[in-house]
Amino acid sequence: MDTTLYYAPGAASLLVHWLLIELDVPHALHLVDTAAKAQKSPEYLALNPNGVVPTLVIDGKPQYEAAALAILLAERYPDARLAPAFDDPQSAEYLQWMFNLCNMVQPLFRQWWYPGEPAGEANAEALRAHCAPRIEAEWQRIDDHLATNGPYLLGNDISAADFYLTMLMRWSRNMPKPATEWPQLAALAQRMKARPSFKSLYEREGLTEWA
Ligand SMILES: N[C@@H](CCC(=O)N[C@@H](CS)C(=O)NCC(=O)O)C(=O)O
Repeated sequence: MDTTLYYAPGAASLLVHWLLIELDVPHALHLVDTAAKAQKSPEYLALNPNGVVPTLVIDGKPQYEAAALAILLAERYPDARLAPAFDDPQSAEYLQWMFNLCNMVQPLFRQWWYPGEPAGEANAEALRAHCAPRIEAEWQRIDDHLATNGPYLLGNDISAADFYLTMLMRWSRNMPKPATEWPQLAALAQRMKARPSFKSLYEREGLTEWA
């Protein structure tokens, strides 16, 4: 499969990049200069009309949405066992977590980083003040789950959902109360960061924070 990832360091593309490395999928990288708004250029919008990263071009066909791409990659490389098979009883729980992170947690970060979008620039500070406790409530909920059902989201088996959760945790690193202040989340973050693929990811994206 001929694969190119359009990415920006540390952005939602990180999940896809990390999985490409973890799964040992040959791929090319295309840096999208988000500071220069390259994601809004006509060339990029032709690949991803949402004007955001990531986009993964697979055999000439552009695909987007980080969570969908994570599900796709985990499915296409079943030997790595990052997703339960469709007839595995854990499959329902896996999909639930992927969609839960995608619908309940990731959108709060969009609000945190782009408060003007839902509330208008004049209300950005008020929105952020309201948003932080909502993100913290999500960490509490997931930490409670891990305390009784961990150490990974699906129990003893790591899955793509843990990679996704780790990216979201990373995004909270400079917030008033980062995810790693919750003990189970901190332990999961440590375990995920110890993977060799995480080190490669950091080298390739030139990341240093939250190493
Ligand atoms: N739902 C999309 C959201 C992606 C997203 O919000 N990407 C951000 C970076 S984390 C982005 O490209 N921001 C630039 C912009 O919105 O112009 C996904 O998960 O792929």
